This record gives sequence, C-alpha cells and structure tokens, in this order.
Amino acid sequence: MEIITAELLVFVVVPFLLNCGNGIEALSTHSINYRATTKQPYRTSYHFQPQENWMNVDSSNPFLLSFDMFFRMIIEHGCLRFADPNGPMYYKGVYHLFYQHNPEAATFGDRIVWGHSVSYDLINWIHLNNAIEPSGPYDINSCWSGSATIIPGKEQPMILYTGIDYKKHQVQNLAVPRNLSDTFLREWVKHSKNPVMTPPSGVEVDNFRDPSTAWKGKDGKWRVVVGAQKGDEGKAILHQSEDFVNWTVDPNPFYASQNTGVCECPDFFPVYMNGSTNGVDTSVQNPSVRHVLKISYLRKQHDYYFLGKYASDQENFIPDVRFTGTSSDLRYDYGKFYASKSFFDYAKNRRILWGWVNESDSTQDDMDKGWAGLQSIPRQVWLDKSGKRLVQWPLEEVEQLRGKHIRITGENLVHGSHLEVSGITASQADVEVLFELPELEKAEFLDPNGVDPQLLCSQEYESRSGIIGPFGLLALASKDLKEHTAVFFTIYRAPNRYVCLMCSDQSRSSLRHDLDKTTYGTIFDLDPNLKKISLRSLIDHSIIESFGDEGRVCITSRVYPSLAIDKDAHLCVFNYGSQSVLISKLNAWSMKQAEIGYEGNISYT
Ligand code: DQQ
Repeated sequence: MEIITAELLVFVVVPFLLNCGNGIEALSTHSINYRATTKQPYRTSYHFQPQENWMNVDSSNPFLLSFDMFFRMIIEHGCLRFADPNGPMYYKGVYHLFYQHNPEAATFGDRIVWGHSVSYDLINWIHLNNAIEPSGPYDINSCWSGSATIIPGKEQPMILYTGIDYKKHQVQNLAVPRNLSDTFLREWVKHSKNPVMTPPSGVEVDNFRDPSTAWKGKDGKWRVVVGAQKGDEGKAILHQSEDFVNWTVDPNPFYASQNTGVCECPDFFPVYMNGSTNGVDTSVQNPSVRHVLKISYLRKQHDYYFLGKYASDQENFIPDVRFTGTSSDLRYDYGKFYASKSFFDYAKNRRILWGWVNESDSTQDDMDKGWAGLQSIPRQVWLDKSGKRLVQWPLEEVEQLRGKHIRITGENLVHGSHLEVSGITASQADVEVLFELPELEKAEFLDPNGVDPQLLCSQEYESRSGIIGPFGLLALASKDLKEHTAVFFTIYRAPNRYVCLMCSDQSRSSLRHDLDKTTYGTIFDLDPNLKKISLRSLIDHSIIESFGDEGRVCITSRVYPSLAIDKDAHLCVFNYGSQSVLISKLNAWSMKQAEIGYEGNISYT
C-alpha cells in the first residue's frame, strides 16, 4: 500500500471508525500509526506506542489512591506495572524492540505477551506478530520482562524472559529465533529445557524476575542478573552458565539493598571513563571502563542508577554511593520513566537506552482512549567527563523528523518576560535553547541538604519570582496561558558551589482536575565556569521529554491539555527571576510524523 493510501485511511477512515476502544480494534490491521486527531488528542506522532491496547499496566492508577491503598494494592496484586521495553537489540542491520503488551485490552492482564517491532533507524517502526506468548507450564500465566544477548561469533540471538508458571511462580526461560536468515526474526522457539532458572533459596517465588542481558566473564562463562526480593530486601541475583541452558546460582547477591522491596529490571553495563560518547559492549572489562547498575524499584516507581566497580573476582558490584531512598539518589529521569533497558548498538558503536513512560490519566481514560503506555525516544547514554553522572541525549536519528525551523538569538529576557516561539507546530516540536546566565554571585542562597526538590519546584513557580530563575519553557500552552507545562531552572548559591534546580511543573498542564499533576524536580551541581545552561524538550501532544544541562539531567512528563491541543498549542520562553537571562540561541523545529505501522501496510522508506 502506498503511503498516500495509508494516510487516506488515517485521515478519512479513522475519524469514522474511531469510537475509542471499539473503533481502534476494527482498524488494527489496516492503518498506519494513527496520530493525534480531534478524538485522540493525546496520541503521539513520533514516540513508539502500540497500534492499540496496552503496553501493559494494571487496572489501578496510583494518583487516585491514598498511599496506603496504593501500597496495599501493590502488595496484594504483586505489583503495579507498565509497558517495559524488552530485549532491545541490533541484529544484521535491523533494530528490534520487544515490549510487555496486553493484546486484549487497555489494562494489565493475566496473559501478558512480548509485542515485537522492527526498525532500520529506531524512529520508524514496523509492527510484527507477537514474538513470545504463553504456551507451556513454565509461562502459561504470562511472559514478563527479559533481555536479549547476541552470542558473538555464532551471531546467535538469545532471549531470556520471565515466565509466570502454572503455579504462578516466576521462572526464567530461554527462547531463540527459528530462522536466523529472517532478519526480522519473526518466530521464536522456546527451549525444551525451560525453565532454565527457578527461584533459588532466599528469594520469594513470586519475586524473581527480569533477567538482564548476559555478559561473558574472563573464564568464558556467561553471567546474568535477575531481580528479586526477600522480605524488604531487594536483590540482583547472579547466575552463570557455559551454554545459556544450564545455569548455576551464586549464593551471594550481586547487589542488595535493605528496606527497598523488589529490584525490577536490573541492567548492568560498562561505560568509558574518558568522556567518550561511544558505547561499550556489555562483556568488556578493562581499566578504561567503569560499570553502571540500574535498578527499577517497584515501590518508588523510578529507575535508579549506580556508578561503581564490578568486582569480578568476588562476583559482585560495589556502588560508589549506596541507595539512600532520598532525592540525592541518581535517576535516569526525574519524571516518568521506568523499567528501562539499554543495549549496545554494534552498528554505530553506542549504548542506547529505552524507558517506558506511563500515563498520568485514569484507567477509565485509558480504556476510553483504547491505548496506554509510550516508549521514550531512544537515548544515547554515556558517562559524563566528570565521572559523576551519566549523560543521555535523544538519538541523532530523531532529527530526520525535523521540519520547519525557527531560530532566535541574542534575546534578553527581563523579569516577567514571555516570548512566544511562533511559526512551528508547538504540539509536535523539538526545541533547543541555550541560556546565558547573569553573574552567579547574585544567586539566592540555598543549602540543598534535606530540601525536597519537587516541593521547591512548586513553590518557585507558584511565586513567579526569584533571582536567577525561574526561567525556561512553557510547553503545550494555551493562548491565554491558562494551560501550560513549565520546564525551568533556578540557580542557587550553595555552600562552596552553585547548584541548579530543574523542574517540570504540571500543575497547570490541563484544565482537567482528574489527572496526576505531580511536579517533578531535582537539584544538581552547576559548573560555574560555563556561565550557560541548555534545555532541550521533545514535545509530542501528551509527552514532554526534557534534557537539561546537555543531557546530564532529564525529566519526562505526561500531560493532557484540554485547550492547548494540536494547532491551539503554543510554546513560550519565560523568565520570572529578577536578573535577566539571555537567549544565547534557540532552535525549534516542527516535527514530522514517524512511520509506525504493520508490515505490508506501509511503504517504508
Ligand atoms: N513489568 C513486568 C515485570 C517487571 C515489571 C511485567 C516492571 O517483569 O518486573 O509486566 O514494570
């Protein structure tokens, strides 16, 4: 089918058929990615999402519950879960993304499968049939998260995934492609010896899941970590194997944290120490690399990462700084971003990170929309030259979608300024701005110890005043600014250093009241020599992914405006600080729609 025909389907047939859930099902095998329309204003245009239904979630939504109810629900139902990216990999010229999916409904279910899509550029995607579905006693109650490893030399992809077995225990299973000459790897065969790992002693049978990508030790054996829990202790359990089929468990946890509950989706990988943006294959161990362990803590619903030492002689990971449960812990993203997974892209020598971005509306809204759950724009990830934190940046491939371009330079923003960035599609945009800062000595004093950044963000924005900041972007804003999401910075003088507060304030993102409008924020050290700070936001109808300080700090939010929709959305730059800041340069682009559709139904270029 030619694109033009497919687009006709999208624009002419969709509005007729689309009566939320029911209409979408009717379309599922015919249309290409149906984008935001009057009836689907929150559908995204260039973020990956399934054609319909769920990249899975359970049927409760935390913001509608008290903390106690939310927590009880987690305990009683096992977890609150969403659309994890699974087994991303690059194989023979094709990128693969699998994901947790309920093909039957826009809610979490008891028959979760692995959805499967492929791409040549990580931006335009072809949906394939589900890759892994419940079929045997070892996974009959769902196929949960896992990872892919490509055995070098043999060029053999292996998938390890969690099966919920006939007793509802969590076990790990192996699947391999049926036909290696099919570069789309459409069919996967489960190993006859499944399950290949069962819950070891010291691990709860219903909290043993999400095997990582494997790495090869110096002894030639493969190693993976599996997330687990015993009581309040969270663990990553190491397993070793020579053949990927017979695994032995290490009695000592690779990593453990007290009072955290289960560690979900552990990811373990090396990064270069010299500031290089290149990625490193997961098995590399040498003096030029450090290691990163990422844990998704279910109780927090955030992805935390630890920089540290892989003590291969003791088979464990020693983080530089242990988990504290406070706002000082390092996170990939200080907004919505969970169950993430990275992979090494051999084609371009980089490490790529995917994260699941859930909804902030209610379950009923999701059922009405007929879908829920997005994937972030894939991010390249590397260690900052300071060695103290990771840097994330949207893949260069997303820039192929950039269309109409607006540039602003040398604009001074005095106290109270609002400068509209007009001429682009503000609901579907990529904006990069570099702010030149005034003399930092003038900044307000703040001792960041014990400060709650989220609370400070709300207060800062509410007051509409400060000294250096708040300044930043108003995204998805209505013309009268009654609706907007403020993504901004405020600079402070702290003892012996300068710090920056980065925030995303959703409190005015919609006239609707029935939404989770939590304000997100974090405080980080500022390099005083730079005298500048950058902000990039990828805006796509109901998602705003923001990258502060050249990607050292990220915040992703989901918003559902009722006025600032499609052509009625505006984008502004603002400054409420008493000190002026200068727009050193601003580049903004309208973004085109990505091609995301079923095989055979799109003309893929
Ligand atoms: N989601 C999966 C689990 C994982 C959780 C189930 C994380 O394997 O622990 O859908 O969101």
